[in-house]
Amino acid sequence: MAFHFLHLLLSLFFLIHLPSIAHSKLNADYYQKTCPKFPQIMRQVITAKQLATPSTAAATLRLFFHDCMVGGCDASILISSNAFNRAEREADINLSLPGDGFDLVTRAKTALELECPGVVSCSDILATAARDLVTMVGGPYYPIRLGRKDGLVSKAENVEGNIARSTMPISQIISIFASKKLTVQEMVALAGAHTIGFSHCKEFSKRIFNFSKKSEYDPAYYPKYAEGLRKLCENYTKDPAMSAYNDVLTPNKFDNMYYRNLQKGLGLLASDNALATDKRTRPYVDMYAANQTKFFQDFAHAAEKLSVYNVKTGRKGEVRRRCDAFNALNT
Ligand code: HEM
Ligand SMILES: *[C@@H]1O[C@H](CO)[C@@H](O)[C@H](O)[C@H]1NC(C)=O
Ligand SMILES: *[C@@H]1O[C@H](CO)[C@@H](O)[C@H](O)[C@H]1NC(C)=O
Ligand SMILES: *[C@@H]1O[C@H](CO)[C@@H](O)[C@H](O)[C@H]1NC(C)=O
Ligand SMILES: CC(=O)N[C@H]1CO[C@H](CO)[C@@H](O)[C@@H]1O
Repeated sequence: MAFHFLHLLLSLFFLIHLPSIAHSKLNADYYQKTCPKFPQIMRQVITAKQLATPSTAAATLRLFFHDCMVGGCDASILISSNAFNRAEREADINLSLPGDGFDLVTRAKTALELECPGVVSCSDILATAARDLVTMVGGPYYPIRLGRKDGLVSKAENVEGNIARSTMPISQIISIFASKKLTVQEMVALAGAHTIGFSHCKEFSKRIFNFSKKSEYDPAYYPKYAEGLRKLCENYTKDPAMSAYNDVLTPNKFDNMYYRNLQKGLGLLASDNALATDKRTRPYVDMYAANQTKFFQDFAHAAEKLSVYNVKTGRKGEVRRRCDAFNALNT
């Protein structure tokens, strides 16, 4: 009797506190009974896709980052626009979120729906895929707690101000991360994601063409690197797909070369370079450049923290049947 009373009290306590502790309801074994093959199916789909298309890792990691920064990790980024709604991903067309990330999630969702229909959320798929891929290309492993529900809102106008642009001053980038409870150190660690992937020429064209009266390119660049970028991007206005590796030395490997590059004028974006010059961020750049173990530890912690940012549980969300549409529009 006393036990039941205590139990009831505890349940009430948790019910009342649900919104603030939503992410504590997540756990690593969430699908153990309902979809025991979840980890294997994910690994299988991801390995096949990454082998066939090596740009998938960076594409998916960036997609996950953009999903979480706008309203939390709730797969809102995956929703397609329709006549009634201009979805979040439309705003990011300018930032050219790459198709391989979307494609990977669709493949995983299709495979999982065959095995355990209506069980695994798109937001759990995206968070898990980003982690698996980081590990697969040489980065650290970190636990992903599961049980996110997919969000019910996705609007293009919610993006502005939540995603940092490479031309923003560091103060503004710091405050965007701070608004998600991410510290300066966590920001610098997460930015180490630029150890893989590409940026389109237009993202750094101002640094390489007509930079100033005195110099054609930003003198912060290592000169040979700037010359190489000018050549690579010479036709970028005609061919907007032209892009450069974010990490010129080890472009496909998740390592701490990004930070070592920054110290040598090999940072591609203005924001990359600023991390190495601003006195608030530079100490962390130097630390991660010197110690990859420390970078991996801090990246893992920050990515795990990001992965539970503002997650929806219970009736705040749903398990979508298709990742690109809300269930209500899909019945
Ligand atoms: C600190 C502020 C950040 C800024 C200003 C920034 C900006 C950018 C820009 C402009 C691009 C190139 C996009 C394109 O041309 O297609 C890019 C690529 C990328 N970003 Fe960031 N980013 C930031 C932080 C992050 C973080 C925290 C992550 C992940 C944890 C991340 C992951 C990536 C990845 C993986 C790519 C390569 C995408 C690909 O190859 O498909 N970025 N970023
Ligand atoms: C730089 O700017 C000048 C004057 O605006 C222009 O004539 C020139 O073509 C520009 N050069 C490049 C490489 O864009
Ligand atoms: C730019 O276009 C010119 C003329 O079509 C071509 O010769 C050159 O190879 C192109 N450069 C790059 C980097 O694609
Ligand atoms: C690198 O970081 C790890 C983890 O924090 C630490 O244990 C180790 O002592 C550091 N190595 C050096 C050379 O500072
Ligand atoms: C949010 C944003 O920058 N939107 C721009 C995307 O690109 C189109 C076309 O270049 C612009 O008209 C938008 O303002």
